[in-house]
Amino acid sequence: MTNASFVKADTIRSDFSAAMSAMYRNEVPAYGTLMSLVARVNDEALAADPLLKTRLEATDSLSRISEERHGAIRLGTPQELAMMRRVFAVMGMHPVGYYDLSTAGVPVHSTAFRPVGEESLKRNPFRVFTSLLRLDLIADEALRKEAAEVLSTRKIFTDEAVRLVDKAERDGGLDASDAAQFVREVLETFRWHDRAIVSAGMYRRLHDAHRLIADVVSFKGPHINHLTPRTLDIDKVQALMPDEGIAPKAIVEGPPTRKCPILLRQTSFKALEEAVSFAGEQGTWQAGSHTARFGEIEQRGIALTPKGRALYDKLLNDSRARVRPAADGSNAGEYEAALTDVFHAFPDDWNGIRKAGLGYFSYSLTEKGKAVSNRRADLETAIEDGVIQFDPIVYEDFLPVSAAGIFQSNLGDDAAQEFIASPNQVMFERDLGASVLDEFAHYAGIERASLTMSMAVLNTAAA
Ligand code: OOG
Ligand code: NI
Repeated sequence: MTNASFVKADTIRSDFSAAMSAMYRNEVPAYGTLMSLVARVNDEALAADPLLKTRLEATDSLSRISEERHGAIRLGTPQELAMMRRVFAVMGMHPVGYYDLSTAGVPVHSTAFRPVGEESLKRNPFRVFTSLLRLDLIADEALRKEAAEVLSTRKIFTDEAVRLVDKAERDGGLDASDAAQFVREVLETFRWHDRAIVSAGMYRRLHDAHRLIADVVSFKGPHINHLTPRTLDIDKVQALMPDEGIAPKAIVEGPPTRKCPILLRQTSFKALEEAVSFAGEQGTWQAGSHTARFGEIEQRGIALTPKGRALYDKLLNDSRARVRPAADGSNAGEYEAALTDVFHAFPDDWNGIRKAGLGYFSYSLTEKGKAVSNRRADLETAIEDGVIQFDPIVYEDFLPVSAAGIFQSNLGDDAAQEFIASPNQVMFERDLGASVLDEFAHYAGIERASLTMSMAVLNTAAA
């Protein structure tokens, strides 16, 4: 049952993302600096390219172009993950995709909670890359047990947040006052706590096992570790970061700069060292520091089919085999050149990408197509005759190699470690209490629906 007085899930997500942005800018001033830089570069990009401006006006809300697209958290237990799924569901965010980061030396596996329908994405695209720590990958059994014990005692959701989730599930939504309180209560889960819940000695041991374990286990909750606005010119923001006093990571992750952008490009400024205190003897606190929080930017392109993705993965591998990017940025230029060179093998015009079956497109009738009254044509002829047009479908998900690069550059340059690759989607979905949406099937469905609809209109016109 839904009630007319319930606040839309999309609205709650919008309010939540705005509240989180304000909190994070306050907690991490360098993030505020990045936001201003992104807004400025976006304004300049729009001023320099009226065509881009017109196109974005038609498809996006220009006033919100520089708002956050995603954030990330790292959870400690299956119970936390299962509850987080219910919390995000109230905001219309559902788990899409499974990412195994163990192959890249990070002991987590992840999903992205995100809005799924076109309308919801347009209203507010905010998503949260959510990782679950995999203690099963930690070799030291005693430490594993100790970490699990610490995690089992913490409570990351307020009682009110849990009560409001129960209520939303029971009643089918929240009214305005409950929704506002829900946003305030849930925000608490993402807040930074500078007082660790472990001693300095324990922190050190966790940190030595893997920096990420220390980040997850040592604190009261899963502090938001970065937020990510959208940029219209990622190369420019990357280049300008040092002028603003923020240190960019060595390279932009993902594909190279192209005429027709594919998938996702992202970069971040390096996580800051922050003062924290550790639990000492008899209620005392011991000063220390922790490095985890940063700011990121992203630029998105077309969603690729499995065939396109396989080609992308191969070309990325080939590039990295030629030049392995060093964490200190010393060979960033060489890496970029190798990437650009190797990716010449990936078609860089929309029709080429479409004809090769590499990307997903949304089909629609042109003005001419809408006026046509007697036509029975196949798709390619309809396109050639200018009655059907196609637009790239934007990739709304993440990339495991890129995510690993983002993790690593923010865990410190020594963070890479060898784990036995062990994707375990079955375990993840069991812990989540639901299965994740298959991203490829999802994009294929959008493409198919647009195609069926356009062809049906044409064929009806012909009948
Ligand atoms: C998540 C890193 C992954 C992205 O944009 O690929 C990510 C993390 O550091 O917790 O956010
Ligand atoms: Ni991110």
